[in-house]
Amino acid sequence: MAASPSATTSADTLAGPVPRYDAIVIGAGISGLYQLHRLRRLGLTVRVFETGTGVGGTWYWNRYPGARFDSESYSYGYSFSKELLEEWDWTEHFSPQPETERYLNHVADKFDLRRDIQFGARVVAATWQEAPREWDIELADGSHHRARFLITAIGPLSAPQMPRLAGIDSFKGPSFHTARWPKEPVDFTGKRVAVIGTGATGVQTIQEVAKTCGSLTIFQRTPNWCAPLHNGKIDAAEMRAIKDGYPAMFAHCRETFSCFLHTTDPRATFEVSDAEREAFYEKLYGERGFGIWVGNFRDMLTDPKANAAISDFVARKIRQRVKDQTVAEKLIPRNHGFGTRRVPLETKYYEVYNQPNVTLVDIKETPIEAITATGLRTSAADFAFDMIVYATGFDAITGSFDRIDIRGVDGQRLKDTWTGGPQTYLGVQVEDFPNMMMLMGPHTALGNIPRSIEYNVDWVTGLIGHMRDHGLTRVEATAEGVATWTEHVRKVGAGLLSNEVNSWFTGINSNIDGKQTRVIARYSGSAPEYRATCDAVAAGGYRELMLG
Ligand code: NA7
Repeated sequence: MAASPSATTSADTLAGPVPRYDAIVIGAGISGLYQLHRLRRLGLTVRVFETGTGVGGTWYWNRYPGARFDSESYSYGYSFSKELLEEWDWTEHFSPQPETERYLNHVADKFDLRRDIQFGARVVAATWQEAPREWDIELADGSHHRARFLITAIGPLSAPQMPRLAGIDSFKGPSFHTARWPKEPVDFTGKRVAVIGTGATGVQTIQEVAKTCGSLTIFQRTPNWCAPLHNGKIDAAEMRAIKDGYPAMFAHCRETFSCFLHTTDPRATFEVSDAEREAFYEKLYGERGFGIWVGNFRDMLTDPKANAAISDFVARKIRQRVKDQTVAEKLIPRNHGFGTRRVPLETKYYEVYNQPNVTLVDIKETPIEAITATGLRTSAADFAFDMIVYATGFDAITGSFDRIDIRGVDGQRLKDTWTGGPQTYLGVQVEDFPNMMMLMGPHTALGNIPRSIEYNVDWVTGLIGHMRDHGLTRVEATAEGVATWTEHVRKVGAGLLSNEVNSWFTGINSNIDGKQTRVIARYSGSAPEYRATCDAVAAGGYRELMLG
């Protein structure tokens, strides 16, 4: 299956032959790096195109102040290499972005990955060519590259989205979207800073900026339910113990619902006494990480009354932590229950609102009318700022696909295929898009993402290896396979409260036309079930796919 760089076809240009590879991977984040490694081991020629100038994907772009894991560092690293596990020391339970970026650079160096990665290379189009059975990839610089397989490693949260606001380009000071943060340090000392957006990113940014800024004004449209992160340093002895426990820890992550360390409690909320329930909530609130979200009572995200009970608990915590009760009430979500959107984890986030130099503006009450040269204007007042931070999130899950002109059989556009919501087979393939495999595409299990990525990559590698071993050059999902999987994803997600709420989980983005209707964008069943389904397909020789 090795490429034949010297062969010329009608695709070649006057400028010379179009480079050919067995596989092209878009993105050098956690999934792209591992996919490159696996395919190279299979003997394939691989080219990775990466828009950034370095590896890391999410952890390359999101260098905003306070950016860090909300999953335990040691559960978030790659598990495929014992040597890598042994040599890498995490310094905090929840690694800050610079450390994670260093880790991914270390991985790229260790496995000599850079020589197959082209940096500063933005893919603008991908077009299926039926006769040669290959994908033609066009970069922003106009160059073309071809490969039998196209693997998208473009991430579910990688297309930053600015808000739709009048005058957005008129502000004279520095302004940044959190996912396009500059590499040079940004000094907030004494500055009047605005932050727009209070999702997981906004919460991390706010608690960091508040430490040094002159004043901070937070523009909140929807409050989110936040819970304490309880980060801490990892000393040498603890790291040794973590390393010794890796096999058991990864085995455990394989068994949990969404690959986190935390396990759903088998009890239902009202099976226990009021006192027991309160004590359990208190315990979870005092523990590290996502336990309060994914290790809570089993009915918390399906039974509205159970959900109301935990929401009430967290609301009481907010009232205790925020001194001004008018502000506290504004910080308590009213339109969704605890855990039905992504729970931002925080370190003294609520206490930020007790600082005299911090102001919360509820923009549902007083909407932003325009960004101005000197700040912004709401329906109630004009604000002057030195800096504006947009923590307004992403065109999630399908956005990174929409931003590439992907065309399959007969020029069919992926964006059109997915009007009304994504349709996939196992979240990996799409009908009419042969030889295109998606890593962390729509309809896959997200959860603790690197755990899902490793499985996803291994499965795709298995499929490509199978094709190579059997002399097959084309693979496509069937219409029936796509319909069945898409319906399965819908059914599994039915009854889950988070699928009844507007958020990026449900494909909603107020800043993008056509993304105002909820769709089932992600697989919300358990990761073990997802893997069992995919494993069965592989064990059966991929009969559910059209192979030729
Ligand atoms: P999120 O979770 O999508 O949050 C974006 C925030 O920005 C949220 O508070 C939005 O309010 C707010 N937003 C978006 N557009 C506007 C406009 N036009 N005006 C005012 N406020 C706006 O993105 P994050 O980056 O925080 O997190 C995404 C994921 O990345 C996160 O879940 C982690 O898994 C990592 P809204 O709620 O829409 O009213």
